[in-house]
Amino acid sequence: MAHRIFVLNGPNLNLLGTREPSVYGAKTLADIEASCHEAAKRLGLAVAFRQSNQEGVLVDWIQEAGRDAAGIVINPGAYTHTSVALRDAIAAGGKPVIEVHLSNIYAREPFRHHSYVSPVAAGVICGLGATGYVLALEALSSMMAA
Ligand code: CA2
Repeated sequence: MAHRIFVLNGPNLNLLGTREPSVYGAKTLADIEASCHEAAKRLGLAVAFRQSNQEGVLVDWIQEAGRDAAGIVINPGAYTHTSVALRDAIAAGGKPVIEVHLSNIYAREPFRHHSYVSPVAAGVICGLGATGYVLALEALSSMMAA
């Protein structure tokens, strides 16, 4: 059976493609979802792609992934820089997590340089736009094959 991967997106990522294309690119979240499904098909994975603006909903999904998924790709949005709750949920989940950011958070404002998620992630990809999601799925796929 195909490994099930949750691809989770945090606050305001539903606005992609409508504003700030110079920072986040022109692709919409629906475009990124389509790229993830295309990559998943090639890699033999089953992707559940979700977005929420609510921190608690993201926590619930991370817990659900701990029970029902083989791994997580997450772009926690601004909660990256604020959320102990997301970090604790990931640490408790025990499944590999790849943290993705569209922009290079280290080339931006100092408050974006710290991530609560990175220390509990298996890996971090940032600054590569939508390609980062596909690379994260490829990384999880090779981790699962190892
Ligand atoms: O680079 C990323 O992927 C971020 O996770 C995006 C977050 C930001 O808070 C992180 O520091 C880095 C923000 C997502 C907001 O996306 C928007 C898209 C279009 C218009 C406005 C916001």
